[in-house]
Amino acid sequence: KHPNQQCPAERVLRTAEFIACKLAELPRVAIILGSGLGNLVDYIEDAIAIDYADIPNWGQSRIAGHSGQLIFGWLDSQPVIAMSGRFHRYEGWTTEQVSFPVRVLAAIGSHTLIVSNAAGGLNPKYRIGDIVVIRDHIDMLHGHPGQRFDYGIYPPQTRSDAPLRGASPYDQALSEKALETARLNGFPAHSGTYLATLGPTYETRAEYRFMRKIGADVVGMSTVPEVLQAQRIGMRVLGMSMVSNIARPDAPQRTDHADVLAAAQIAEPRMRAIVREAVQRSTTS
Ligand code: 6GU
Repeated sequence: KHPNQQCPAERVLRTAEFIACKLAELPRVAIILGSGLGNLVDYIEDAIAIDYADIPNWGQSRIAGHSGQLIFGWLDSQPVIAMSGRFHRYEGWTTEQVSFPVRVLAAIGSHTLIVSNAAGGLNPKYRIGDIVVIRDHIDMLHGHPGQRFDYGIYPPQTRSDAPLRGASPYDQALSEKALETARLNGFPAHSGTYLATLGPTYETRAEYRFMRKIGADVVGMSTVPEVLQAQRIGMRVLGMSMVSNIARPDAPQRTDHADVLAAAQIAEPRMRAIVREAVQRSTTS
């Protein structure tokens, strides 16, 4: 049978088995490394890498600088697994393909998901390199919120096991711990709302004004599909953005890859401190 004709759960289990067989221990925490957190893999001890290309049913990352590997190893003696390279809707992957890895990571035993991304700062208080702990999100990947035709493989969320309407998928205790870590380490971190667009283009000044008005603090092109999937299967989620550029009507500017790397230089040690704390926290409570 062609993989795409298997039932989705069957594909998840097949992939989870392939990965789990290569691991010394099953990680309780999974991390999706966005731009800005990629260097975290250098701090994972006794790391083993599995190329996306070798994993059955897995997509292959097409973006330069996204290596496309699963990294398993230890962070302060806790087993973790990290996705280096993620899938974006604007690359042409479906929502199901973008969120498939989350189902696999949950199937191998991860109960906590830490997601990171680089985003544009809409909130005028934010500076490049600041960390934003995601409190909630606005999903505009499909147009306006509610226009979610490509979540069609999931049943309508009216069942008793569906997430609460209006509930944030982001774990409050983990988020508070992240903000506390920032305070203790003396670096700026905000609690904010992430708005996801399809991309791949940035926005106009009028669009930034609109996004700010509807309550968004940062804007990016990822994260939401994975987080919704994690929420659906009951994982604890910690989401973080690093402000890679300013997205404001009064500050028209170009952003190039060098700017994003410079922001990442500032944000990476900050994100690393938060991740280490969250890993400790989610394995002790
Ligand atoms: Cl300004 N907009 C969007 N949609 N995504 C971004 C961004 C802006 N900056 C980083 N990612």
